Amino acid sequence: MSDSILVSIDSGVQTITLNRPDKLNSFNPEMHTQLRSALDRAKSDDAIRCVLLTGAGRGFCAGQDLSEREMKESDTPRDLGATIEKYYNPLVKFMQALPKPIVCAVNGVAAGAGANIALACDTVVAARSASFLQAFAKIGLVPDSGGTYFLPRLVGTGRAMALAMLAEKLPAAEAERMGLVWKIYDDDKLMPEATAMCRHLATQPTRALGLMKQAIYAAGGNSLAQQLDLERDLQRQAGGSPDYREGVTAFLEKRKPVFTGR
Ligand code: LHQ
Repeated sequence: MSDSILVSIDSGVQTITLNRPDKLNSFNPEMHTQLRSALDRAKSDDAIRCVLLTGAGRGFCAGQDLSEREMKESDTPRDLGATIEKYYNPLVKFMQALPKPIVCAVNGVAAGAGANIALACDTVVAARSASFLQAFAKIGLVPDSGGTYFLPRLVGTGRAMALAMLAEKLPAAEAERMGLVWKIYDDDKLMPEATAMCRHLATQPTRALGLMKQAIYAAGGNSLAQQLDLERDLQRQAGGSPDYREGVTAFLEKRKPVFTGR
């Protein structure tokens, strides 16, 4: 098996690099399987307190590998829903449910499912030369991997529709202005800055960060009353954690807290 992804773990940060640069890191089944197993490890390994996702070479990810999808007119159409059911939907659900922060460092073009997997991460930073492309309309498809969910929530219905229908490349600076991206950096600063951010996150109260994900992602489907109840329940959990005790103790002792993530 080739290394379709590269994984390293340092200072509490698991860095996952999509590694099919000749194909702009587009997804084939092997890359899906390897990515999922890295994320499984991120979930189960207490030493990992933040995930950093990026791409090798000049692109972040160009979505599904289309060279595996060539069709003759006589071919029976393949069931794209089956691929989505098997790989993309479980991936996006798993990322959102992972009780640890996932930062995406978009190093180059993020197209099709690649753009939406970036948006499925908790925080997105990007290189100044990066871009986002809802490429689906160009090949007669609809945005998947959560695109039709994330885009309207992040940028509003009108912009989401234009991004999907026009399928124009959105430069990173525009994506930042619209709120798809937290920050952009000069290309050579992207990985040092993203790594520093992740190392910082890996020192934070991981359990509380996981609960924050749960609350913020639930907000879109909840009424205010439901959300207030959820906040109460999650605060009850956070309030029982060793990191809460440490945070308050450190505050009262006028020192920096040392969080263990528990
Ligand atoms: C690629 C790809 C690619 C293979 C670049 N595949 N080789 C889910 C379920 C099931 C099926 C269908 O889809 C989905 C979800 C999806 O993701 S659908 C959307 C799939 N993605 C796209 O439509 C994007 C296709 N790529 C592009 O439009 C361009 O490559 C972009 C705009 C991303 C980059 O353009 P350039 O910077 O001009 O690069 P390039 O086009 O020259 O690509 C570089 C190489 O990467 C090239 O290979 P070559 O051997 O000629 O150097 C491309 O063929 C290859 N590549 N994307 N998705």
